[in-house]
Amino acid sequence: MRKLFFVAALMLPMLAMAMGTTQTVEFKVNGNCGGCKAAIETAAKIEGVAKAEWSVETKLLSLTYCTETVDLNDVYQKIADAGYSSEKLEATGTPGCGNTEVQSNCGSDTEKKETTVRTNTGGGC
Ligand SMILES: [Cu+2]
Repeated sequence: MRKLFFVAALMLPMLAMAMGTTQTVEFKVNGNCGGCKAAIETAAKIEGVAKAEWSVETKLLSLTYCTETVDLNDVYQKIADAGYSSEKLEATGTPGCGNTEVQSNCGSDTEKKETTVRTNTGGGC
């Protein structure tokens, strides 16, 4: 009986870790138009991301994802691949919206902003 309790006590935290939680983070991505919005959101929606919403006004991407299946670095990479700089990675190539005019500021303009982690919609995933 005591041994069973010990095993159960050991398993519980492991189970909680394996389940993961739904988390929402907000970070800066340098876009500037409606085309940027579509390209950024599409790039950010990798498997395990429930919601990706970028604002033209604030330049912030709000990302709701599962901590178990999503590595945030993969999201930063996808965004950079799509041609947008974020607080973590510089853009590679031209912006996904197709607007390459320097004055448009699409994709470039790296103003850094701390990631704000807002917990949670609650529950596992
Ligand atoms: Cu654009």
